[in-house]
Amino acid sequence: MPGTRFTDIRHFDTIDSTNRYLLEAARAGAPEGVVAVADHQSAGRGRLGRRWEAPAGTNLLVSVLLRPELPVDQGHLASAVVALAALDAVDLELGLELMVKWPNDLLAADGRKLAGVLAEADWASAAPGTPPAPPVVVGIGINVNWPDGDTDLPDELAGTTTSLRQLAGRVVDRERLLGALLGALEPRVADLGTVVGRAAQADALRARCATVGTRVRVELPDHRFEGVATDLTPEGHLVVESDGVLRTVVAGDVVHVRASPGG
Ligand code: BT5
Repeated sequence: MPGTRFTDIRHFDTIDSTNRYLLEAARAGAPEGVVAVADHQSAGRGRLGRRWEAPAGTNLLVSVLLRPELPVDQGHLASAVVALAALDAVDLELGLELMVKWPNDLLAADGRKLAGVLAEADWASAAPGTPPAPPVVVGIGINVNWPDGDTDLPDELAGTTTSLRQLAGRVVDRERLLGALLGALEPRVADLGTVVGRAAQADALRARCATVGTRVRVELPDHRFEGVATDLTPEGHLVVESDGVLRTVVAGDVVHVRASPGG
């Protein structure tokens, strides 16, 4: 993408995972800004060992390598800027307003999941000791032309998943969307290098986070609880008020109890 740091764009017909590929490239010394994009992933990854599904040639499956000058406790901003750039791109190309569901999903207005973000840090090449944060590969899968209706979907995704094609009522050009995403990503990544810029990106995330203000069920490995999400901390953690107590959720799955059918 001219005028950005994303000029080395590596296209694959089929690959196991664009995140896996770029993590390996990062370990071999690849510079910031390398992009991997695939028509098909044979082992697309979600969080916590889950799978990311997309039939060949339908959706945008892309990862970027970032080497941000970030304090280690603000590492989440690397994935936030990719999510926000995807919102920008969808708004620019299609005039559709999406929201972010904490920690890493993009939702349509009806609460269905349209995209997921997976950030994986290359801790092996992190500087020993203290900050800055290590290099990070941020991957995003955006449902562009698949599904084209619930009949397209496996049972476990039916009713909770949508695509740009469904929302826009037409086939959407994946290359144009990628160009728009990388264009929008450039100034947001530049912001990661300054205190003021990081605050601006954290504010932008809070403003587009559908989870804040919503009643949620928080699912942790050993227990679950319900409450109202009241804020995001500067570290990107979710603050939930439950029975009059404020609890900070660092990692976990969150279900939007009323606001979204997708949860
Ligand atoms: C995510 O994980 O949402 C992160 C997905 C990141 C995928 C990109 S594609 C490019 C790059 N390379 C990779 O290998 N990965 C990244 P998580 O929150 O764990 O959600 C995964 C869950 O979402 C699955 O267990 C399914 O229930 C559901 N799911 C799978 N495919 C989906 C799809 N296409 N649309 C909506 N939901 C899906």
